[in-house]
Amino acid sequence: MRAADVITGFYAVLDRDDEALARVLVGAGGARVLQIRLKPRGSAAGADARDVVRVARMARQVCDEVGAALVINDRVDIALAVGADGVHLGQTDLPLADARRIAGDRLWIGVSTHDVAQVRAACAGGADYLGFGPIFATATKASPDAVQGLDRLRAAVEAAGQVPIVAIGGITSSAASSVYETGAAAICAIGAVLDEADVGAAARALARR
Ligand code: TZP
Ligand code: MG
Repeated sequence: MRAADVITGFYAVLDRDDEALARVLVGAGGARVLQIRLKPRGSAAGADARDVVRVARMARQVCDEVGAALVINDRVDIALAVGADGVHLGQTDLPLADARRIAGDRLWIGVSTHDVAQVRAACAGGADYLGFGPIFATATKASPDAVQGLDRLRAAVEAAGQVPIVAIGGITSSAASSVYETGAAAICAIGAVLDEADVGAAARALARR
């Protein structure tokens, strides 16, 4: 599987140990990628490694049943240990070059970017896909970077060339079509999906139409 074939439409995040929720995200929700990111809302602190491993193994099974890809936030070691498809790194996590040295081609490496300079650096460094945001204001992330908006997202897509961009941060279904119009490959949303009574429908509302 190439990242560019899978990073399309709704990109799901699982933020808790909840198998039923994982199943809805990649089942009725239609997500083709599930990222494990066990951070409480508004917190930068991750869960203990053992808890991440346990949830990631559960999610690996769930994703395998439907052919979805699994990505682990922050931890290259855990991504390799559980046989994930990728790891997702922020600007203060393990540098891309070091992650590549460890993982080689066994993992896609996704990199969170918050301005066009970071987009160029991550692409030059060989990232397989990028997160870009926050596009709109978000309460989910601790100390979020400056809001980028749709015009900067368009500039990021242009700078990234063939590298797919996942737009993130405060995105709701009413904004989805304007986000895709910028050329972003995928949308990631946490609050607008996980806080809804019908998670599957909320996820589908963020898919590409
Ligand atoms: N990175 C940039 S914004 C964000 C992350 C992890 C949080 C996105 O959550 P929401 O609830 O969709 O704004
Ligand atoms: Mg991180």
